[in-house]
Amino acid sequence: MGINMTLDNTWFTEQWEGQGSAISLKIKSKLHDEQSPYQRIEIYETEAFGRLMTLDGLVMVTDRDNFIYHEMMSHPALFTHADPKDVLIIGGGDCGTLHEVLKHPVERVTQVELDERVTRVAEQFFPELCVSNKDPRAQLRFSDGIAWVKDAPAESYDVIIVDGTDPIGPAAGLFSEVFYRDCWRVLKPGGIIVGQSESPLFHADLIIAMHRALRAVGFADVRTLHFPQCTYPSGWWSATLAGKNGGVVNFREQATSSKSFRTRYYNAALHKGALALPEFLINNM
Ligand code: SPD
Repeated sequence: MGINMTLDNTWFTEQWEGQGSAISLKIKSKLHDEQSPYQRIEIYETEAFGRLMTLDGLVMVTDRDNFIYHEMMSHPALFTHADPKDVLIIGGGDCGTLHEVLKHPVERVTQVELDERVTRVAEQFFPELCVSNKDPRAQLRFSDGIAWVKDAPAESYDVIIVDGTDPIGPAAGLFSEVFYRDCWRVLKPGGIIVGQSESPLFHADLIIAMHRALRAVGFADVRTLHFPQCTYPSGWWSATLAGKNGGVVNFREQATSSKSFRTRYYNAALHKGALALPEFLINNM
């Protein structure tokens, strides 16, 4: 503890541009490396975090902590909606969010991931995230999520989950007002959207802009939930939730305790606590 050292090439490092910081994970071996039509996909076996998937050098999933992110991307939205039946996931190629959503009594989950290779690599190296891929309620589509929503019929989904990468390259459009306007149109009355919204500490401006854009296209209530995610920038992450018509602070609390499945992170108390914002965000919303 506390020793000054230089990391050698047995460490994976993701540097956080403009933040003077980085995360490093000690690597046992590299298991996979490919350039898909969209991005470089790498898989490592780490010493303490199990397997690690990176896309273009950025951490997406580790065995050890992905449950926090995937549970917080799915259960708050699904317990906030009165009766979710039709769910759309944009991105989510590693299938961790899909697995959590399918724990609910939904009728259909359509997942639209741009890069099929992410899913195929996840099936090989993260099989526990992909155990529900053959669930008859799941429809896996490999195409552009932004175009999918643009072309979808009005009022076709109860919940939209935007489980994309950081707002760089093709994923930048997932944070735009144009995209949110289409999401508003394709949500049924009472519909809910949730999107990963980066780090409250490093990316507060993005979260604030997301609130404004969601409100501008008509979402009645917009809230950000925050939670620890130690392998993402700053170790602190967020998801932003918006309701087409109603508020998104109240949720089916009773259903969370009588649920027929187990969670490792999510519970009703954490859901409420995650909605409490730090002063520096409240004062700028
Ligand atoms: N900085 C990493 C942000 C990645 C968010 N999405 C991860 C996908 C996990 N299903």
